[in-house]
Order: sequence, then C-alpha cells, then structure tokens
Amino acid sequence: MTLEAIANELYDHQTSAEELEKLTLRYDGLSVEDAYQIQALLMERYMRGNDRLIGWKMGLTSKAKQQSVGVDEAIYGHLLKSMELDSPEVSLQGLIHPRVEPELAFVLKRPLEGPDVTPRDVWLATECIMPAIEVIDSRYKNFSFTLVDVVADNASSAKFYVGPQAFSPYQFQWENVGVVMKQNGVVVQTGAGAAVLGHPVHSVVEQVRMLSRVGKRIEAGMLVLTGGITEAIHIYEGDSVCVEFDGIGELNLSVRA
Ligand code: 0L1
Ligand code: MG
Repeated sequence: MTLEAIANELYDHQTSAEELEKLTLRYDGLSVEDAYQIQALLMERYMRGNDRLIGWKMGLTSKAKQQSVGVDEAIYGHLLKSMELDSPEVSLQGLIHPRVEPELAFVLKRPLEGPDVTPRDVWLATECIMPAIEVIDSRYKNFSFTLVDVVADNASSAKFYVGPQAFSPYQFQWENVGVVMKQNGVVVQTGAGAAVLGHPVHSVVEQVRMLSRVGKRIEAGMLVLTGGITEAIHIYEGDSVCVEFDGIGELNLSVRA
C-alpha cells in the first residue's frame, strides 16, 4: 500500500463520515514522518478541488491530552477554508463523533519560518489574537488512535469557528486568560491559556519549527489554532455550547442535525 493510497482511503472516510479501523492495525511500519506525508497528500487532494489552505493547527498541546493518547509530543494539522464556520452553528452532517474545545487563534501579518524562531519573532509577526472554538472529529472507530493514526488523519481537524472580535497580542497575559465552557447551561470544563504548552505563543513557535522540518512556513494572513485550553467535550444535536473567555467575551456555538 502506498502513502498516496492511504491518503485516498482517509479522504474517502473524511468525506463520507464513515469510521475506519486504525491504520496502525492494518499497515506495518508506518513512521510519524510517513503520517505527516499522508496528511500532506490528503490535504493536496482537497486542494486539487477548490479548497485552500488558510492556516495551521496544533493539537495534543496539553499534558493531559498527551497522556490520554500516550504520547509526549504535540502534533499539527492543516486548516482548510472548507473547515471554517461562518457563523457559530455547526451541523452534524458529515461528522462522526465530534467534540469541541476552546482555543486561541493567532493571526499573522508577516510570514514565520525556520527552526530558530522565538516567541519574540512570533509576537512581532502577530497581527491579532482571536477566541475560537474547534470542532474535532477523529475518523477512527471509538475516537481511538495512536500518534501515527491521528497525524495521518490531519490531527482530527473537522471544523472551527473564530469569533468576530480581534484582540491586540499585548492586551492580555494570554497564559492567564481563564476559560469556562458550558454545555446547555452546565459548566463542563474550565481551564486557562497556560494549558497550551505553558503559553499559547509556544504553540506557534512549535508549529513554525515543525513546519520548517518539511520545508514549509506560515504565510502572512494565516491563522494558527494553538490548541485546546480544556479537554474536548462530545456534542449532540440541539446542544448549545457557551465558552466564556475571561475579559474577552463569550462564544456560543449551537449544534444542529
Ligand atoms: O486539536 C486537537 O488537540 C486534536 C488533536 C488530536 C487528538 C484528538 O483528536 O483528541
Ligand atoms: Mg484543537
């Protein structure tokens, strides 16, 4: 089986919303590098249609999440235009077992590249920071996977919503920004920006470094979803999810069939 054939298999399951068996149960010897190549081939398939790359996302950025998958490194995925929700409403059509998590999105005004990028470089290249909600959806049965499986599946990316208000990077100490997530009025998760690799800026640094290993960079105008500030929660038809970001306001996402 070629990496291209595996990417095509994932494409079919992503677009039909049908679960599949973990790749690592079926194909021997796949490395994490192979998985990133599969991810890139999978994304090229979307972009051969009329989709386009609008940013990147970091995943598994909290110790709790890394432990739950049994890994000790963060991962990245591609963000395509078709994944962005124009309004805070998500349809379950095309999703298998979606979950949502609160995130902070960095929006760049200048490109960022190279293995030696620092937090200072990131601040100088950041136009604004915006609150966001990511909808993740593993294509694997029971939302169960290894590092290789989840990387190949574009880090479980599905949909995301970025709130309408942009904030200056210097307006807050982002690691201290608290988040309360409510599902149908009940508090289900709480957290703070520090859950994201100690500070969300580290997530952008890591994103740039990881991309530099494969000769890529983040372009001006792109956004980076820096990682879940809390654990992700399962969502169901009719749910209303409210995420309150301390001092920044709230995002309300409704879930329809
Ligand atoms: O955005 C994320 O942190 C998702 C990374 C993949 C792991 C998962 O699906 O929970
Ligand atoms: Mg995420």
